[in-house]
Amino acid sequence: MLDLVEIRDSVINGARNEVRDLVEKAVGEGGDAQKILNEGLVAAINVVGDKFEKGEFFLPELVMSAAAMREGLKILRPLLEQGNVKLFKVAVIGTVRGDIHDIGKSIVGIMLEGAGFSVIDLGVDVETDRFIEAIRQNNADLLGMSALLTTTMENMRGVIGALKKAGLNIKTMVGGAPLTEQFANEIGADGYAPNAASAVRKASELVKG
Ligand code: B12
Repeated sequence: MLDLVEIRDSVINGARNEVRDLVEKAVGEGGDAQKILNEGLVAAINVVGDKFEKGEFFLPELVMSAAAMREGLKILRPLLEQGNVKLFKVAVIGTVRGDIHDIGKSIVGIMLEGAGFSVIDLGVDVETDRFIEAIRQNNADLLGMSALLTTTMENMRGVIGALKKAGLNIKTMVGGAPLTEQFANEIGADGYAPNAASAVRKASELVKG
């Protein structure tokens, strides 16, 4: 039987080997990758976030839990990508300058690939010029930017301005915990999504036609 509680607990405890073994076992037993991701890994990292906010967890615990989550993601990634093999639109994604949070951005990337996008993930702490270069090189259809800090989300505004200046006609989508639809509108982004599932819907909508 799919034991999501055990997976959740081992992410919360930062036990990366245990997470790897449990996720491998769950997948081996035919567990649904999407369910393991949402109800196991993502549910756990949300608990970790709450504990951090309440002062029950500190940075070392956060780092260990994040590493444990990534261990599980590594196993799920190929399964999440299998959903749809038709690669048609190109999405460049990255976490903006000054910000090294990459879990949410990576999940969005994996889900976009699963939905048939060809995804170029530039990683974290991405400078404006690198976004522009990658968009040009890959003739991208969509740019997805992530920020988890109130200080770094402002950097999205700069990227969108630079795209316009460079004359690049590309759809932009933004996300990350501190963002809102209102902020996205204010900085001139074409779309905002609060989670990976709605990010896929929004992305498909933006590049349609
Ligand atoms: C894990 C974590 C870390 C890890 C990151 C590891 C990694 N590889 O990513 C580590 C320990 C490194 C870290 C560091 C720091 N962190 Co931190 N971190 C978190 C934590 C607990 C969870 C973030 C996370 O991964 N959530 C899970 C994912 C799945 O959710 P998500 O990122 O929101 O993504 C979803 C959506 O937002 C959306 N989405 C995300 N990106 C995109 C992009 C697009 C295009 C779209 C459409 C959608 C989308 O879809 C995703 C999937 O559903 C949050 C607290 C929280 N609850 O958010 C704090 C938090 C973000 N961190 C915080 C802080 C302050 C820091 C540090 C400054 C701490 C310090 N003093 O050093 C540093 C910053 C370093 C830096 N320069 O970036 C604060 C930010 C406060 C603020 N308002 O600015 C938070 C909110 C904690 C808090 N309450 O204080 N952190």
